Amino acid sequence: MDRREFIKVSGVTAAAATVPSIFLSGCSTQPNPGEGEVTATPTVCDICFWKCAGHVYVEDSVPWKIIGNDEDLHSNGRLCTRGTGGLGAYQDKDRLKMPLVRTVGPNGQQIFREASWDEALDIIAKRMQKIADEHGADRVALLNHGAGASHFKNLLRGYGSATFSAPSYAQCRGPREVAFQLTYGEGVGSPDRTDMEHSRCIVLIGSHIGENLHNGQVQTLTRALENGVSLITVDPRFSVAASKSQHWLPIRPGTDVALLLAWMNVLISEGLYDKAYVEQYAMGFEQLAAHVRQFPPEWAYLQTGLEPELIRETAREMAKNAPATLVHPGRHTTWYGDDTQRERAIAILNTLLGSWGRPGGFYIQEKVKLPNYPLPDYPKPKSTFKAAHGDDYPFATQPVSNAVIDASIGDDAHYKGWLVYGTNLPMTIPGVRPKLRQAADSLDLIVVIDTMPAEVTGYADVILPECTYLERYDELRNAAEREPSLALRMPAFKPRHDSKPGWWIAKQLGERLGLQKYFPWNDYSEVLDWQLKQVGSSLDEMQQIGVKNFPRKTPKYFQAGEARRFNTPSGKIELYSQRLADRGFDPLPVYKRPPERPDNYYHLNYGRMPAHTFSRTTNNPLLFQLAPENTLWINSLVARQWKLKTGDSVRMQNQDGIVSKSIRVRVTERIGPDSVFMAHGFGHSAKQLRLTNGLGADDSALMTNVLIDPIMGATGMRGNFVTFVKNSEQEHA
Ligand code: MGD
Ligand code: SF4
Repeated sequence: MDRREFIKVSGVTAAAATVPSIFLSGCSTQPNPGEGEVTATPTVCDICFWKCAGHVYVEDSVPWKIIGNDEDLHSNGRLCTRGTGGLGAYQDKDRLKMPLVRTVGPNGQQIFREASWDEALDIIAKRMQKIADEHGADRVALLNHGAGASHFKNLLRGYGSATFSAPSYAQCRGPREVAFQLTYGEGVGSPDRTDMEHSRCIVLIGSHIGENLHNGQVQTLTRALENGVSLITVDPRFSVAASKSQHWLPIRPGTDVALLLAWMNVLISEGLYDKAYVEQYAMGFEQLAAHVRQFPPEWAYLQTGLEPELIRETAREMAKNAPATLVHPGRHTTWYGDDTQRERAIAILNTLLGSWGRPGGFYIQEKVKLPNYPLPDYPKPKSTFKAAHGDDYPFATQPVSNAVIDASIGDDAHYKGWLVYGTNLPMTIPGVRPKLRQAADSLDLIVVIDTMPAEVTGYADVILPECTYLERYDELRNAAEREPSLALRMPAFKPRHDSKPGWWIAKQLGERLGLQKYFPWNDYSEVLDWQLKQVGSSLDEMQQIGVKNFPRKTPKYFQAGEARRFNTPSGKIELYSQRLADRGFDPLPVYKRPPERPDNYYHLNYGRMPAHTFSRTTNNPLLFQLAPENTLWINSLVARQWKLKTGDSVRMQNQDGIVSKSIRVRVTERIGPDSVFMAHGFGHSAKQLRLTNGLGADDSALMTNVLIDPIMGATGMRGNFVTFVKNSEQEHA
């Protein structure tokens, strides 16, 4: 087979198509809650990456509910809407059921056929061995998202590769992490080290906490609101957070750096910044002061549309409450291609307020010192991910997914094989679809390990069905956070169909590749038990309690007057970055005008909705009931101009002529007349996702103008504009 055609999993051979699905829940045998025998099994939620701990309740072998673990300080015993809907992932009728292998069908077309695990794993191992022999093991990359990827990282490390690329970097948090590392010598981390519970003033810049449901964070924001925090929300849209705010700043899209510079100008020119903190901990203040002198609120007004007096008033409000003022760094930070610089501006503003390391600002994280299971040393890979980047993106600390994909195209491409674990690339990386097809033509091997027949499976040679997080062990949750803790994910159910846990799949491949020494156990539970015993616990204990909290060994905040050395070249907080200057970048954040909006076009604004996480949950039968499709928010002026009303179906066309799927209109004053807004994750084209297919539109399909951050390679997604397609044109599309 020379060229790899994109195949929808619905193109499996007849035998697979007729396999009946087993749908366990909601069946009539379920007793009334409380009447049967109930078991509670610890879990760590995998519906998003906040990793809340809970218990799965099963009554007389029938799945009942998932609720939070009261001992979990990370979630305070409460799961969000999506977490409680986790059973839907297990119950989904459309799950992948058995390994599938690409083959040529009777009419010469490419199709998937069912295969046994042995056959599928043999094919993969054979091709991986061939790649290692002919090109080197470093030429296989892992594209991954989620805790279960750790098993495949172990496999690839043993094999000789270290390219592990997650979209949570170049499509999400990367610019923030790099900016904070450049400024403070360390990143924000996940969960974000924001101490909102103790804040007296919180500034949200394009961060829609509440719609973006990171459970623990929503809870601390709620507590802060109960305590009377002064909330300032900067967003072109009247978000839920904006509705709870003292100040809503409906900024012109893409002009946030201008506002941040003007706020710094006010703090410095009015002498409102934390002089003692800056003097003790920071370097580069003189350069910063000279730089921001040029950017008074009157200048920012012309860029942002925000009244100078409002800019001054909010800057004074921040200063009044400092250091318990948090300028939140956001999470999905890949906007306009100058994202590292915008995040640097946020980091610097927090220094002026003295909030880094202070109560109500950013706390110091701590995690449990959990030893790794003893394994032999891994071989040194012949190349690192830098081979994919060349001289680009000098400050990237991880492989940038889009660069890895670029480096997989063509006969002389660096990468020859991919393992894709838990990431739906076509809907995740903007503008990637044509490149995925080219990469699929070039690569010698594509393996997709997924629970669902998501769009990405169409590019695979072999599809491996992983069981869901409710049916498997994974590594312990040991995130650096407010209080150190460990949490256990373990199987609440046997894997359905012929799905298998990731650890088992990785071990089987390891054994076929002669790498069994990296998997010297029979069952992953042995690894967990060994690790837990090193810190005074055991698997037995964790199976009872699910979460174990440990006392902190270090202070949560800087101590008054404490001398500190930061992990930067100067040992100080670097307001002025010599490292950026040395590589030809602006050492202090500079405002760049966002792309101009063409007439009759609108900024394509997008974000989250509380019932869903990206594209992974829209087919979940429980969450589907809550939110079956996304809607397109448009302002009433725009609605009038285009003769649209709530409930109408429209298609959008972007600046490059790409036409979207139909989406229903929601007319609202909560978005300005220059933008439209939609939730990400809908508009699936995979027919085998039978609930969600055909409902709503996909924002990523419209993101053909990708603004790459030259500092670290993130894909800015907000430089896209859409207009509406009239009926006749819609038919044509
Ligand atoms: P999903 O689209 O949810 O998220 O990007 P992704 O991580 O790719 O795809 C997750 C895939 O994992 C699905 O195919 C799902 O079936 C599979 N999966 C779910 N559970 C399991 C499991 O237990 N095991 C395995 N093996 N697979 C599983 C997220 C990324 O997207 C991020 S972090 C952000 S912040 C960006 N957001 C964003 C956006 O808002 N708009 C647009 N247009 N693009 C975006 N891309 C980024
Ligand atoms: Fe699960 Fe919600 Fe926690 Fe995410 S925030 S891990 S979806 S409970």
